[in-house]
Amino acid sequence: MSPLSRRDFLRVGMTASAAAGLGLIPLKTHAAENATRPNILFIFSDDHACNAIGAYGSKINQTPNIDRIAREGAVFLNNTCCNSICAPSRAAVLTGKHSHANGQMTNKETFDGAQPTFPKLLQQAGYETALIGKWHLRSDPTGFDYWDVLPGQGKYYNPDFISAEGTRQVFGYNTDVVTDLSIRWMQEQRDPEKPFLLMCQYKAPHRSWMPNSEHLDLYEDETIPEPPNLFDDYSGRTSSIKQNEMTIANHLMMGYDLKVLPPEEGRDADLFPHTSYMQMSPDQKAAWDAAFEPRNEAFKAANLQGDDLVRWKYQRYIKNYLRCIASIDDNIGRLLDYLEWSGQLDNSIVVYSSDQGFYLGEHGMYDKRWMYEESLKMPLVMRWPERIAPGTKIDALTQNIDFAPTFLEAGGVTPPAEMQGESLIPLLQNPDAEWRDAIYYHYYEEGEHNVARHEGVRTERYKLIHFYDANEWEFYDLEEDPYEMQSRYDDPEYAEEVQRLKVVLNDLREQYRVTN
Ligand code: SGN
Ligand code: CA
Repeated sequence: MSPLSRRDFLRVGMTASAAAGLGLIPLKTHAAENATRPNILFIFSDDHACNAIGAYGSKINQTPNIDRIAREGAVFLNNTCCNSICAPSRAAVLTGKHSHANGQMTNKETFDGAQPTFPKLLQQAGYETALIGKWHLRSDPTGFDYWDVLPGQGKYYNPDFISAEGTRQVFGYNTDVVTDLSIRWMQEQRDPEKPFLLMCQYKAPHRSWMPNSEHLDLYEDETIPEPPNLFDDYSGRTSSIKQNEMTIANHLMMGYDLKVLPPEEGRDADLFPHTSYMQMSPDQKAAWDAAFEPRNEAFKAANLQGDDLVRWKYQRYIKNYLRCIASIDDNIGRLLDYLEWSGQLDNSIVVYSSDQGFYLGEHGMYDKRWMYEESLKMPLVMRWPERIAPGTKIDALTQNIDFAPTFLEAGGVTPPAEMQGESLIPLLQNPDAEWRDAIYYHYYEEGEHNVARHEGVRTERYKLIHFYDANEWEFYDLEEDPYEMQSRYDDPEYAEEVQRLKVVLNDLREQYRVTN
C-alpha cells in the first residue's frame, strides 16, 4: 500500500517531519484567506443510492462522515437526476441544462466542452478549479486549471489516470488514490490566494463493486435486510419493466459481478477484460482470494436453487456494494479532517452527491436508468455554515440541473440565461421558499440492460411515465404505493390526476424547449 493511501494520512501528516516525508509543504495562508467567497469541495461518486446513506434512513449500512455533512448542514430529501445515467447526469451538473439542451443524452456522445459550465465560469471569476477522478465525458475537461481523470469508467485497483501530461498508473485503491490526489492538490498544488473549486469524483460504488482489501470482511457475518420487492413479478405495470436485463436473479455474472469464478477464467473475463483483478499486486490478489475462496467453496457446497440462490446473489452483491461505500465514507472523513486541520472547513461549501441512484434489489434489480424512485433520486447533502443551519431538511423537488446555478451564485457569478436549473440558495435559508412543483425526466439510452426510452414528470405525490416507443404509460401514487408496484394509469379514480400530469408534462417540455 502506498503511504498516501493510508487512512491515517492526516494524522501522520500533522507533524512537520511526517508532512515532509509525504512531500507536503504547508500552505502560506489559511483561514483568513478568501473570507468573502467560499471554497467549493464537490465530492461526487458513481451510482450511490440514497437507500445506502444513513442521512436518508438507510436500513442496510452506516455512513458517519456523509451523515456529518448532513447533520451540520442540509439534506435534500427529494433531489433527482434528469436522466439516470452517468455521462448525462455529469453533463447536467456541469451545464445546469437538461440532456437535450447540453447534447449529452446518453453515455455515447462526446461532451461539448465549449458550452458554458459552472467550473469554467467560476474560473473566469477568479476561482482556482480542479477535477480529480471519474470524468466519463470523452472530451478533455475544460474550465479546470488542473485535471487528473480516470479513463472511461476507471479501475478499482491501481488505476490509470490521464492528465494534461499524459497517462500514468497509480498504485492503490481507487477511492483512496482519488482522495490522496485531491488532498495533495488542495494542500500544495493550488494557488492559496484564490478560492477553489475541487470536483473530487470517485469511481465507486460502480459495477463491478470491488471493495478495498481492508473492507473485504465487512458485513460477512451479517445478513443484510432485503428490500420488500426483491421478488417483484412485474405484474400491474407495462411491458417495459418486464423486459429489463438487470435482475439480481438472471443478469448478474457469476465471475465479474459475484466473484465466484476466478475472473481470469471463462466467459466473464472474455467479455470484461477491464476487471481490475487482472492488475492487482500479489498482496492485493492474496487478500482478495483469501476472502472469497472459502466463501465460494461454501457456496458451491450448498448447491442453492431458486429463491435461495437469488437471496444469496443479493447478499453477495449488496455486501460488495456497501463495502465500496465504506471506503467512500472513510475518505470523505479524510477530506473533512483535512479541511478542518487546514482551517478551511468553515469557509468552504462541502457537497456530497452521486450521479444517480441505484437499485439495491428493489424490483429485483441492480443498475439504474428507470424513472422509478430508487434510481431517479440522487443524494445531495451540503455543509456551508455561513448559509445553512445545522440539521436543515429540504423536501423541495430539486434536481441536478440546479447544482451549476447554485455554485455560481455562491461564487458571486450570475448564471447565464441558458442554464435551466435554479439556484438552491433560497431553499438553504428557507426550506419552504417558493419552488417548482414538478420535475421533468428523460432517459434516452438504448442498449445494455434493455430499458426502453421514457420521459415523465414527478410531483410531490404523483409520477407519470411515458414509454414512448411502445406508447405505454404508467402512473403512480407515491403516497399509497411508495415502491411503485401498481400503475394506476387506467384506474378511473386517478383519471383526473393523470390528465393533469399530462398537461404538466407538456408544459415542462415547452418550458425546457424539448423537441425530441
Ligand atoms: C457499464 C456497466 C453497466 C452500467 C453502465 C453505465 N456494465 O457498461 O452495468 O449500466 O456501465 O454506468 S459493465 O459490465 O461494463 O460493468 S454509468 O454509471 O457509467 O452510466
Ligand atoms: Ca453512474
